[in-house]
Amino acid sequence: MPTNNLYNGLLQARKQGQKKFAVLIDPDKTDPEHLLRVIQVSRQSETDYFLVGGSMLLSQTLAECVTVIKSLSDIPVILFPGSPLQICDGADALLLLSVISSRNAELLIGQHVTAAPALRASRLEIISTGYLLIDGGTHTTVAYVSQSMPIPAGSIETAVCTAMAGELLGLRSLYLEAGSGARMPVSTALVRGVREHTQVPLFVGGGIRTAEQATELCRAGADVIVAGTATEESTETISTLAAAVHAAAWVH
Ligand code: 1GP
Repeated sequence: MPTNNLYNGLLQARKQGQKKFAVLIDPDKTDPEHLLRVIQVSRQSETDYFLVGGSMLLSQTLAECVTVIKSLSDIPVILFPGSPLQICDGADALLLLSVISSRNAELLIGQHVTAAPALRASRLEIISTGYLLIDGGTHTTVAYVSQSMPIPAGSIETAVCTAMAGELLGLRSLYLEAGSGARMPVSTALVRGVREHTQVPLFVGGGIRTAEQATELCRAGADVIVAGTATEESTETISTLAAAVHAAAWVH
C-alpha cells in the first residue's frame, strides 16, 4: 500500500511556513554527465524534491533517469507526467495533474481514466493536483500539447476561482504553471490571491531563474518552487535557488 509520507511532509511544511525547492528534470534535456552534476549539486544544496517528466518526451529514458537518481541520492522523486506513458514505479510519488485551467476533457479526466489501473497497481504515492496554466508571455510547449489557452496573467480572479474550484473538487494540491522557459513567472499578485483563498499545498513553476523571483514567490505564498530551464543552463542555479527558497520561511 503506498504511503502518504510525501504529502504529509508538504502539509507539515506549509503549516510551519517552510518552503521547499524542487528541481525539474526533463529526461530529454539531460545527458548522463549533466544528470550526475545535477544530483551532486542538488544534494549539496539540500534540494527537497526532484520532479521528473515533460510535456512531450522523445527518448525512452524516464525509468533509467529515475533509477540513476534513486541510486545516487535520498531526495524524493516525484513524477510530473505529461502523459499516461510517464508512469514509473521507481519513483516515490506522482502528481496526478488535472489541467483545470483548460476545458480539454482529455486533460481534465480522460487521460486519468486511461492511467487509473496502472496507477492503482503501482506503489507510487498519488497526489491529485489542480494544474493551472497561466500566461507567461511566451507560447509554451505545455499550452500547445494541452491544446488549451492559459489564463491571462492579469486575470487574478479567474485563477483564484479556478483554484478554489479545484480545491472544492477535492484536489489535494495546486500548481501554478507559467510553462517551461516562460518569459515571466506567475506574478506574486496571482500567487497571493490563490494562497489567500485556498488551503492545499501550492506549487509554482515556469520561468523562475533568480533568487529574487524565488524569494518573492515564496513570500507571496508558494509552498514549493519548481525550476527546470535555469538549472539546465547552469547547475549553480540550483544552489542559489535552493538557498533563497529555504531562507524564505514564512511566519503567518
Ligand atoms: C515547471 O515547467 C516548469 O513548472 C519549469 O519551468 O523550465 O521555466 O523552469 P522552467
